[in-house]
Amino acid sequence: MFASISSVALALGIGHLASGLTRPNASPYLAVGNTAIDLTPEPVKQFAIRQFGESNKLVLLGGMGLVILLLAVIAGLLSRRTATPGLAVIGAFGVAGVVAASLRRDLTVLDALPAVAALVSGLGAFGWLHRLASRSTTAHRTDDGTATEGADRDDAREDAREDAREDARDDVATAATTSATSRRTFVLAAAGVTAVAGGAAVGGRFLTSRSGVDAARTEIGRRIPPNPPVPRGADFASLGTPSFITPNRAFYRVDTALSVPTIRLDDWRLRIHGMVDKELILGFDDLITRRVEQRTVTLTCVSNQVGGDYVSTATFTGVPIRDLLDEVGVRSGAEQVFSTSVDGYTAGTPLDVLREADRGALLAYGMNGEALPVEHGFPVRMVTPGLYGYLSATKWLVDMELTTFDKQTYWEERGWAERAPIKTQSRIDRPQPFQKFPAGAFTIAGVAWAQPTAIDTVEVRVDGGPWQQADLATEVNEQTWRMWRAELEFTPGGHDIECRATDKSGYTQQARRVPPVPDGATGWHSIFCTAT
Ligand SMILES: Nc1nc2c(c(=O)[nH]1)N[C@H]1C(S)=C(S)[C@@H](COP(=O)(O)O)O[C@H]1N2
Ligand SMILES: [Mo]
Repeated sequence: MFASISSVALALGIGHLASGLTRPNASPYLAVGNTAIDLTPEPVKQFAIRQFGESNKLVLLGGMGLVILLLAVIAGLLSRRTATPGLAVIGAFGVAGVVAASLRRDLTVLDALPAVAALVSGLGAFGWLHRLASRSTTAHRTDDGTATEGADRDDAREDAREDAREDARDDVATAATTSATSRRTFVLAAAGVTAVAGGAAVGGRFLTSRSGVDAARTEIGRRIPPNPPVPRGADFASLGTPSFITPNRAFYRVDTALSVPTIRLDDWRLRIHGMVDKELILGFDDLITRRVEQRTVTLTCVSNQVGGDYVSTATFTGVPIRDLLDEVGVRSGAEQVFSTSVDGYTAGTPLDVLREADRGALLAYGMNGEALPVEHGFPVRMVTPGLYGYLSATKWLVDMELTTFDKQTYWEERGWAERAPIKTQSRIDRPQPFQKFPAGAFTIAGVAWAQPTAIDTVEVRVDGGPWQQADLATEVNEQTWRMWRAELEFTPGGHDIECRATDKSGYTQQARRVPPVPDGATGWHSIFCTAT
């Protein structure tokens, strides 16, 4: 039992340490906890929040601790004879950790590494300790065996009675020593494993808090105003469209870096230079003393396929980029802001867009009422409404150089366009492809976007029939998506549903499918479903 408990402790400790080296959210313990939260039905969650208030997370983590301890005890009890059942329990638990870590929406597959490290170290330690433990019990049995053997020998060889007695005594003594030694070895080993577990956990904590990002985010979070209320009727979430505001942890993510950069707030500097009158270097405190704006923006990825979900909406808080450009003084001939992330990623945002009076491009440090999450660019990122993210939304921003378009960016070097305004798009969210639903009246629903122009109408049609206008949700602003719904009649059988949007410039989406490269996909989203 000592073997299984200390092995499980080691697994958790190593997992925590490994996540301290990569990123805190990847700690298997937290990943399992977060997944548990996600899987909890909403009413239960509400109950837990009512019951335990702010400490409901602590209650969850504590409860998990008890469950894990219980599992460790069970693993120990099952493994009296062979290590296999214990290994199976620990293995299953570890695999759950790995799966939880890799399934989290805000984690990449690489973030499962801490859980894998935990699994491997847990299994290894248990196998090893179990072997030591069984060696000490085998030694016990040898005690008795040798004593009997000694007695046999007594009977068999009278002459050598004295010698045999000596032998037997020696054997018993040796066996006793072996037993004591191997038990001591086991206890020392198990204690060692537990100590390493503790050390690893403390080390992981140290690494996490050394970066101080959690504390810094909490501190900054206090300065971020809450989101303005979403107007009534801005989404049809009850019909299966996304909620108007995307919660931060559900917000889509596109990263070229394998692990998320962690920047210490005190180390963060932003340099604005190049074709400017006066170069500027800002620390975080310098930045936030400037005029701040709050903007609700739908971000979209150029690599989004027709019907894809690389599109999300958040309210960002930050300093208008236009203000900073005025401050540094843009020299004539400058065409783009060439931005660089701490991870080396680069993007080029056209200056004419950034300088537009109502565009609302921000150096954002707040997202949906909290500090910018690490995954979304902590401490500061760019957000430019109306342009695809790859050339306008650099995360972990550290450098802005005013240049001409000659300077090539990360994605331009890989064949993507230099300029890429967002293309008018629409998507069907309900029904889902191949969904079956009862024939008769059925409401289909979805989302459309056309930043910065805004959506004017959305039309739908079934089986190539006449286009019918959908009802639109309340418009929040031109830089955000707009949900739509339409109640249609479906005869029994298979049906093709298509949708198309028209934006306020009068442009209507065309049928022809265009792939994402080089400047964004277009075409009508169409799905097949069955009315029964
Ligand atoms: N440093 C950095 N910034 C980046 C990216 C990246 O890979 N690295 N991806 C860009 C792309 S392609 C998009 S669509 C948006 C996505 O922002 P999100 O991950 O916060 O949704 O960030 C942009 N900024
Ligand atoms: Mo993107």
